[in-house]
Amino acid sequence: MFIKNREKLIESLSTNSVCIVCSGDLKIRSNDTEYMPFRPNSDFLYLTGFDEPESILVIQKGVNETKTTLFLRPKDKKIEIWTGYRLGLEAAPQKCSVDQAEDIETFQTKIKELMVGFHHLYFDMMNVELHSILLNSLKSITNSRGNKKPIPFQFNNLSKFTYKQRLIKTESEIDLIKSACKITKETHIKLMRESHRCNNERELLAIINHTFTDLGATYSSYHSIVASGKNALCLHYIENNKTLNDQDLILVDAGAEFDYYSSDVTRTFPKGKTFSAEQKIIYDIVLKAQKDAILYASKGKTLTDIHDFTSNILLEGLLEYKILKNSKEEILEKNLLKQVYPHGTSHFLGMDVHDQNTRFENEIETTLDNGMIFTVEPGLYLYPDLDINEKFKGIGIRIEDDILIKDNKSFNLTSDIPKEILEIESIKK
Ligand SMILES: [Mn+2]
Repeated sequence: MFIKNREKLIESLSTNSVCIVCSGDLKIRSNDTEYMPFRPNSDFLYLTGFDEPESILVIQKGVNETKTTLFLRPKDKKIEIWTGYRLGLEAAPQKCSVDQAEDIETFQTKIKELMVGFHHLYFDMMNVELHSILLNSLKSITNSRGNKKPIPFQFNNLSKFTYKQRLIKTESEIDLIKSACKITKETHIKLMRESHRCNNERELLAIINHTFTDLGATYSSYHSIVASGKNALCLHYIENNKTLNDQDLILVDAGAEFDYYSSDVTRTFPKGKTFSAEQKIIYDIVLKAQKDAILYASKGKTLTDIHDFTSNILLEGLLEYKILKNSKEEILEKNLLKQVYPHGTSHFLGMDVHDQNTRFENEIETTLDNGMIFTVEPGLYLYPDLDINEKFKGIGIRIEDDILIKDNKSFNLTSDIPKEILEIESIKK
């Protein structure tokens, strides 16, 4: 899969260019202990299929040929006894389909030779460390008297090219995301089934972590959110350690990562057996907006279109049940919906949970196309300090599914995770 990805990227690079992609390093959590497990940079994985830290891929695209070099950690028996297996230089060319492998310790010296004679550089310009190594290397080549060949004078942000390519998923990538979604589905159903016997949010978090690992997930795509009652009003609540009350709703935003591909799903369900009347009303408004938005999403629409569409349905629901006290005109004029719906409806999904940073190019928004995957996740958060109908205060609900555009239409990859009130209540019987 990664070979095809790399070939496609190489096609989009200018002739006479050098492209540099880093895996990233282990990050220290405290003293000599690292954050685990290591998660390589998504572009690096996408182009190499290799997941060891301290590795760098260099692609040289000349006029007639392309040469690839992988810098990585060499085999070292003594170190491997402590920190585990390394692929090593000898096995790397075949395993990662590169022309040559070099010791990562030699990168700062060898990158100079690899850049000389080329005109364009492609790398992640936000990687400050790499940026500085490359600039210093170019400076030292310029200062050395011996060099008569050209050196790269044009810098390109690689992410712009990889994001564009990664935005459209291949069939194999879609299959990996479907596998991630399947693990997420089993997990959410288990949570709905078992929440009544849990007393603290952390017990649900334990079920999430256990089930993800048990079913073969690489990890969680992001820090799971288990927010009961009013904690759901904090959009990225990650403390996950409060006592559960029987009448609470529990908002769970948790998605498994499978083979480095993400899923991202939110369900909100009662701790006990049933939703209260007030909870039902808010839930139904959010659910209607979510289901209609999924149908509305199709080729040619933008994520902003989906957000505007969804916001409208939420607003109609809030007005119908007189949850907000202001008139429609006043809400629209003062943008009051933002008070109870402060986040966007959608983001792209792929190797990263927020997969694509270049939603706009030259101020023009990306339109949905076949092979794109994104979330649809409306919510309502009825903060107690707002001037709203008393009996709804403190309720926070979000419902989120992962959507693929296929044959110009939306296709819900997580439709089999229950979200209808009757379905959820019957699981909890
Ligand atoms: Mn999301």
